[in-house]
Amino acid sequence: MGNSTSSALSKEILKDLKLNTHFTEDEISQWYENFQKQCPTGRITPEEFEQIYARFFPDSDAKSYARHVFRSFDTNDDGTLDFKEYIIALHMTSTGEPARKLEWAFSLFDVDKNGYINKTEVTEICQAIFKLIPKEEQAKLPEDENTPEKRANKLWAYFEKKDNERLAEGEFIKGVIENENAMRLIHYEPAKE
Ligand SMILES: [Ca+2]
Ligand SMILES: [Ca+2]
Repeated sequence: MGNSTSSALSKEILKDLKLNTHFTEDEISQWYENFQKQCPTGRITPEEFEQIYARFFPDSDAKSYARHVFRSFDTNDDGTLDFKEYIIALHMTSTGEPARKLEWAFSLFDVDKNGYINKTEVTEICQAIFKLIPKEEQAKLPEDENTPEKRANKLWAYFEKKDNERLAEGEFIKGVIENENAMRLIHYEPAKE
């Protein structure tokens, strides 16, 4: 039971990750090394994840957004992120493939993971996104986007659904691809310095 075997990435996981992502074996091994250093237990807790987000958003409250992102990455619902979930998440959110990013965005908005998005869920995520926006930026938002509810109403309108209807994944992705504004409203990007 040497430590060297427990810290090495298992062949099966490596094979699986190569199949499921476009990352090379070298890249995956390198990330695994970093992951091990930052996270010796091999699992990221929601609290650790919130701290990572807090570092990226020092001027705002990233807690609820981080919680939603965590939920969308925790595909096996065990309350922690393991290396595989972490890498697949990194792949989805960082590769240039718009379709994969939108699949991920769908899972972010599908708060109860039932395969559909309703307006309540859109409002919940818009509230989390809103808290990411620093106060001074919030003050400069257009009139029809300057509260979480307005943002949610504006976004929901692009999908042409009634308030009590729901969106399947394909409808969500189509609506976002076809409307530049919807694409912008589903996330928050901090202004570049
Ligand atoms: Ca998990
Ligand atoms: Ca749902």
